Amino acid sequence: MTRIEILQMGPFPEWDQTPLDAAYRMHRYFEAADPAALLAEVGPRVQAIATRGSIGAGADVIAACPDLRLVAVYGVGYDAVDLSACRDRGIRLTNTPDVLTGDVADLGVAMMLAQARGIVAADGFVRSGEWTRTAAPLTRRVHGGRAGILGMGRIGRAVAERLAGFQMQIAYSDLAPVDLPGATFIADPVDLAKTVDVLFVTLAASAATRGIVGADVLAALGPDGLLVNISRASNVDEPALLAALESGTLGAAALDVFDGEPRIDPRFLALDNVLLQPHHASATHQTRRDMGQLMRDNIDAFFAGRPLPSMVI
Ligand code: 8YV
Repeated sequence: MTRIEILQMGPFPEWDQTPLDAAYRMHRYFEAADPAALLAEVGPRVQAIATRGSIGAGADVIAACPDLRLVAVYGVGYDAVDLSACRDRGIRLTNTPDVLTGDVADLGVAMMLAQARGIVAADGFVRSGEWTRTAAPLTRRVHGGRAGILGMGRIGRAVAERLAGFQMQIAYSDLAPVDLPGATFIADPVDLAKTVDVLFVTLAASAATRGIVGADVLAALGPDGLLVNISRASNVDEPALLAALESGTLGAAALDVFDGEPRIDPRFLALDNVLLQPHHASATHQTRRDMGQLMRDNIDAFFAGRPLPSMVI
């Protein structure tokens, strides 16, 4: 029997790869010595693309697959997929929402706590023996503070729920107010940043949100402010962020995402007011299994003619 051919843009854990290989003919674009040659050879036979949120599927890849019918993303964010090409050609797109919400929110809150309380530096303080010579530096109180959430979707809500446990006052910005008792809606991101101590970026990235956290938002957050980004790097103007961290016009940042990741701007490495994380907010064993299962369920459902469990378009 001829197996359906799928172009695979990035690596998947063995527990997903094995069943994918058994059911479909997978072409590993990311491992190809000459990706363009692979695309030219298999593109005409490819019916689906399986990809990771951070890799997506660009216009060139989609154009090279004239019979493409499905793009299945392992991740909630699909900003790296060329949506207009999918729309124009009636290509279905699926992602993996919900299953990762809790983990992403957990890491965001952990990053806030780690940065405000100096947890990473304090570990080094103990290990280096510095503690035997001097007292540990004082850090910043978190509970009872003011938190802003830019993007009140699933992940923003999960962050808000967690922050309520820290008795934080919550304000948020989105396209319109949502039903979230006790939280204040502030439409303008600059006005939001002016009123908070910590600003979480939890926006789904798109062309419209590119650089939404710009120099003005960072200046409004100010020298005592903390920016936590668990969404996409494109939501933040990274050159403006680096300049603000270097000059101290922004107090601190905790970042899980970067322009050009995993090769991040080396200027970050010289800063001691930034906490750096390797885009791993959803990376727990449990959630990655759930994400892989959901991505495979979408692919299987599509080719069996069943409704898609988590369809974007
Ligand atoms: C993953 C993500 O790191 O869900 C997303 O949008 O960015 C993350 O969960 C990514 O999809 C895996 O490559």
